[in-house]
This record gives sequence, C-alpha cells and structure tokens, in this order.
Amino acid sequence: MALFPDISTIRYEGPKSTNPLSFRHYNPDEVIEGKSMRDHFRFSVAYWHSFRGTGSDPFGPGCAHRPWEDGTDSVEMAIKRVRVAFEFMEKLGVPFYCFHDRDVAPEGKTLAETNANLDRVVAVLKEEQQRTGIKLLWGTANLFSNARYMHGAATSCNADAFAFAAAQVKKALEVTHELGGVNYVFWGGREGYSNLWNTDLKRELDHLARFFHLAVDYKKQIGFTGQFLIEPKPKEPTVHQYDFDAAACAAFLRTYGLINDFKLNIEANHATLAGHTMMHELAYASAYGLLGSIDANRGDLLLGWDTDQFPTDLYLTTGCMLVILGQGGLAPGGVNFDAKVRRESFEPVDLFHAHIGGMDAFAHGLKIAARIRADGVLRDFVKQRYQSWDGGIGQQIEQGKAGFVELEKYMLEKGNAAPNVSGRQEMLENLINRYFG
Ligand code: XLS
Ligand code: CA
Ligand code: CA
Repeated sequence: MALFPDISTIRYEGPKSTNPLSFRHYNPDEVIEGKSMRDHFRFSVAYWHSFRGTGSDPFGPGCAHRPWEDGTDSVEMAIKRVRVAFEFMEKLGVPFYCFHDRDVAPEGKTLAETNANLDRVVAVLKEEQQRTGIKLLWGTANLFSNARYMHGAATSCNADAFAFAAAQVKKALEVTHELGGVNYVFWGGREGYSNLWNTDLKRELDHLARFFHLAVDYKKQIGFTGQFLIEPKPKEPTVHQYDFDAAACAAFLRTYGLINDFKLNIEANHATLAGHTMMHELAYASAYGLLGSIDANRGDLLLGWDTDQFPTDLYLTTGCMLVILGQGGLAPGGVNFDAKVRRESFEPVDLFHAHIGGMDAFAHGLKIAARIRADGVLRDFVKQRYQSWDGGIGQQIEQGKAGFVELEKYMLEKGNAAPNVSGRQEMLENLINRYFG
C-alpha cells in the first residue's frame, strides 16, 4: 500500500545537494566522536503531530490534506493510519517513534472498550515494528484532552479523575512494555492551576507525587525497565504548571523521594516559555544527572506560545549537541520531533520537508559542536577562567578544608580579593561564529 507514491526513501546526498527531498548533513552511518549519527540522535517521529494533527487552530478547523483519512475516528481508520505512519517513517529513515495512547486508538464509551480498541491497534503497531525494525522511543498517556481531566488528572480535586488516570497509565505502561518501548514520558497536561482561590496547592503536589510512586511500583511489578521521564513545561494549558522547568522538577523529585526513578525529557519550546534557553535547560538537567531525552522543536519568540515548530536554527542545534556530547549521549533517550508543520503547509510532502530539515539541522549542529570540542578553545577558556579554584584557597574551599574562620583569616592577611579578569563574552561569540562560516 503506497500512500506516499511519489516519494522514495530519503537519502544522504551531501552538503552540495539541491534536492529538497534528500539529507545534506544527516548521514546515519557517518561516525563522529566514535559514534554513528544514527546512534547520536536516535531520531523519533511524534505520532500526534504528524498523524493526528489537522492544522486546526482557535480560528478555524483543520485543513490538512491527508488522502488516507476517511473522516471517521474508527479503529479501522486507526489501523490504516498505522500503516501510513510506518511507510512515512520507513521512507524518512528514522529509527524511532513516540505516541500517546489516544493518538493511536480511539476512546470508547467505557474504559474496557477503550482498552480493547487500544489492544487492536497495538497488535498492528507491533506487526509494523517487526516489519520495519522501527522501535518505540517512548509511550505516554493523554491525561488532558478528555473533559474528565478539566481540573487535572493526578492533581484533580476529583479523586475519580486520579483513579481513571491511574488506570489509563497502567494500561499505557503495559502497552509500552509490550511494544519494547525504551522510555515512558509523563507530561503534566493539566497538572497545574489557574488561580489559588480554589486550589489546595500542597495537597495537589502530594497527590502528584503519590501518582508517580504508584507508577514506579507498577513499573517494577510488570518488569518494565524503560526509563521514566518527566517533561517540564511552565504554562499552557494551565497558568501555573507544577513541572515548570528542569529546576522545579528536580526539586519536586528530590522532595518526594523520586529522584532516582526519573530523568527529564527537555523540550525546546517549553524551555523558552519558561524564560530559559534550551541550552540552559539541558545544561541544568545534565548537571544534576537528569538529562534523559529531548523533544526537538522551537517556538516563535514573537508569538510566545507553544507553536511546536520544526527546529532549523543551527545555533540552537549546536548548543544542544554541545551539552549532549558533553554528557556522553542521550541513550536510552533520543531526539523526538515534537513538532508540527504549519497550517499553511497542508500537503503530505510537507511532513517530509519538515523532518528532513530538523534532522539535517541536528546533524549539521553535531558536526559544528564536534569541531568546537575538538579545537578545545572554549573548554580551555572556561578551564582558565576558573583556575583560582585549582589550587590555593579555591581548592581548600572545594575540598571542605576552609570555613568562615579560615576564610576571614585569609582575607585579613591578604587585604583584598585578587583583581578580576574579563569574561570576554564578545570575543567568544565571535569565535563561535567562525564555526558557522
Ligand atoms: C505538550 C507536550 C506533549 C508531551 C507528551 O506541550 O509537549 O506533547 O510531549 O505528552
Ligand atoms: Ca513535548
Ligand atoms: Ca510543546
């Protein structure tokens, strides 16, 4: 069944190629810093955007041209859509995909009916995984679309919403396990609040932690060994999301004794919504040993909401790759394109252009980051900048050998601090630009 009849497998043709349906930088077998590009990125397609996105927005309904859709939300349509998705991913050459339970199969009238629908589609997902060798990077549960979650799921004021969410995640974990998923993501959906007049914040946080503990217990019970990931996001849909950013998630996980069971899935658009750069969020998560996977996309800084655009900015991808190379990679995580084509890009071929652009931007960024690291200029500069900590009083502080008394004595004797040296930000910015030439 050729659903993209005019498109053949996308190949690497090198930087000089002018064929828009080819890779100019992503060459899966090319080895950089001892690892193939395929293994550096572990690229993944997000089922929800690419196969359930219709291009609808608050001002109008969907207008995407998807010739395989029959206009129903039936299980039959869901199964046909799986075949389309796998043909797309095969032609694109991505090794992974991600989904929410409700992306792949329709919700029924009862939980039992919903689970049965999911089982039928999962059997086909499994078949297609086996046929193509494409694997599941992560599964997740949609705990935000159905009206029962209007007040949140694990943080709802309605205990039945918590119970339903638990049942839903239980099933999503089983399905992820069944499909050999290597991670499982928790994005906080409506876990947050819009105003404090009606909200018991402490009780909601306790419930959220309880929910995660139950998930960890069940993971162990079924022998699922995939990595659990929490995905920070500061706002949208609620004004105040509990998983605001990497720092808030780290504090939450530590407070509730969950720090060893979770890592973070960092998304670029969520980082900027939080007033950070993606590189900040990655560096922060990595510093705490919590960087597990990334959702690759970008926002539009002129709009300021979650536009989920495909990443094309080489400064962004180079920054990401500097941090990722710095921690030795992302596996078992990967680079998931949580991104959607613009409403105006309504033809199926636009899905190819979008992913090719994202993959090439990351591959190009990887090459640049590897060159920056090989030259060592940045690393040497930073090392030099902190040299006062490599010996003398700095070393004594780091080694816990100097307290306030010793530090006062040291300064009384010395009289004043050593003069500062320039941070040379502009010089370094110029230096980084040389690699983009
Ligand atoms: C929404 C999130 C979501 C998660 C998965 O903003 O990005 O798509 O990645 O639930
Ligand atoms: Ca995401
Ligand atoms: Ca997003």
